[in-house]
Amino acid sequence: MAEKKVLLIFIQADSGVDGASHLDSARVKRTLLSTMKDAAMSNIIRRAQFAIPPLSLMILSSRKVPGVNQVICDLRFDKLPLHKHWDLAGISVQTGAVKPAFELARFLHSKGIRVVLGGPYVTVFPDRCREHADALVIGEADDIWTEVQQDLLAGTLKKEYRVDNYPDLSIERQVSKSALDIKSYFTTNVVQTTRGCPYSCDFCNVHVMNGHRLRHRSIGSVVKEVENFLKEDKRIFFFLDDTINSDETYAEKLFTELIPYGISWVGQATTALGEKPKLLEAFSRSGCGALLIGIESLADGSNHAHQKFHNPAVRQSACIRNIREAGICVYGSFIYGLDGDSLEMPALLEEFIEETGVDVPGINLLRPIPGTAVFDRLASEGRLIPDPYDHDAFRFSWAQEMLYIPKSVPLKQFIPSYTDMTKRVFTVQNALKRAMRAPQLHSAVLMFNLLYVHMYGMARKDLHRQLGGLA
Ligand code: B12
Ligand code: SF4
Repeated sequence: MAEKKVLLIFIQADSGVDGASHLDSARVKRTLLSTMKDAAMSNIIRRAQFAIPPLSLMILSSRKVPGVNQVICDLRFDKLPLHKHWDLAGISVQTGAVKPAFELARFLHSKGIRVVLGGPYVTVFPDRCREHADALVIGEADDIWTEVQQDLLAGTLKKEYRVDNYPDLSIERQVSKSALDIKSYFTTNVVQTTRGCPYSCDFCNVHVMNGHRLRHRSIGSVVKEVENFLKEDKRIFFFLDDTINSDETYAEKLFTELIPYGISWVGQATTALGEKPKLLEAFSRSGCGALLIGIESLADGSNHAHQKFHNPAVRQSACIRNIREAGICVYGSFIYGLDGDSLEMPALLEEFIEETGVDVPGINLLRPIPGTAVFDRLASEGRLIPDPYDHDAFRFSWAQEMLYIPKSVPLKQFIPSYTDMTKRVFTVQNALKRAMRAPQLHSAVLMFNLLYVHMYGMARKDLHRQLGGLA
């Protein structure tokens, strides 16, 4: 039987960390120079920000079936290799990049290549995907992908593959990098130790896609993976867990076991980490350089309005200071515009960032993602600006547009209060100050802050255009 060739595709988002560009850029009048500058910056952002490979496609390509050859094409860095023959294309569909994903599916289908769609959007909205694909995979595809490949070989590809039970992560599954172009990335050491999230923040759909129960890989298997990955790539590790300190006992044991490997790593955690000295010590000694911490709002009322209860306001500041004092840089992720926020929030945010020394602040606008509880609630309250049915309108962008009406601040006041704040927070002078006082990784902190001077500047222009349209 002839070998079957499978192309696994990750889509580039229009904007955001995939390289900020103006929204609706075709309609905006710009000089040649500013267009060239923005294109160059966009390229730098794409490469310098989290230029990591998609773990989803690394996992799929590691499910080896004799007779099937799989290659990953990451459209953030690669061109579609259409000069070669492909029997099947698998596209990972993220919710904010549905339009380009469906367009690509149509195009590949027109070239005679069969298309299977999977990923977060397919899992949450399979009914909207069916007409765009030859086959759908609904849910976490770690195991079922083997069946898809076997069916491809046998010529019996089904229209739909549904994963009814979440895969048991304690079963050993090796992740290989053989389908990747390692040089394209900032690092290829991406590891996930747990899946699922016990919390229910209403703006997030991780608990919708991956469930509320935290599923663990065995510590031995994670340690072995780190050891194997180091053979091919000695660069920094990125632990992709949404909350790497969710299970404190597990995390402490894992990172204590990783100390002898001398790696450096980054990840995502909650503020609660700041109150756990032993866990902080294990993180620090195992090489943790920076953590993204979802602080969201500084007011309990706002966080609680969005079902986020695990981040009490009175403890936030001490927690952030403790994490930084342990030598770990903090990327503080905030959301302005939550229900409960007032026009006083920008001043509080600025004061908090100054007082705690957050190394890289990320001040986001609430993005109602279709499939989240907040999306449904805002739709039922008539507060979504685009038509809720039009999911393309909820594309990924970088604080560049308001997609809903804030609860207690009129939009015409809200937008300037946000843009005035980002103008004060993201300056070259503040970037230099944050880099100098960072506990470590000074040049990375400088780079992120400088990129944000550009990205938030771009976002301000887009938001002001939206504001102009409201007048
Ligand atoms: C690491 C990460 C990134 C990385 C890498 C991108 C990536 N997706 O790999 C970076 C930093 C670049 C990034 C960027 C962004 N991200 Co991000 N990211 C994550 C994070 C933390 C982990 C992703 C991951 O590797 N998960 C583990 C893998 C194994 O799970 P998975 O991707 O879901 O894949 C499984 C299934 O979905 C399925 N599957 C997936 N693809 C395919 C394809 C086929 C063919 C098949 C059959 C099956 C299949 O099988 C896989 C194995 O079980 C997730 C949160 C999360 N827990 O998933 C957010 C998340 C994916 N990101 C999100 C967002 C919003 C963004 C940005 C828009 C941020 C911004 N403002 O710019 C950009 C968009 C970039 C893009 N082009 O999509 C949202 C997406 C919401 C949604 N429903 O789509 C998430 C869910 C976070 C959240 N809390 O809501 N992100
Ligand atoms: S935002 Fe983080 S803590 Fe909240 S539900 Fe999502 S993954 Fe869990």
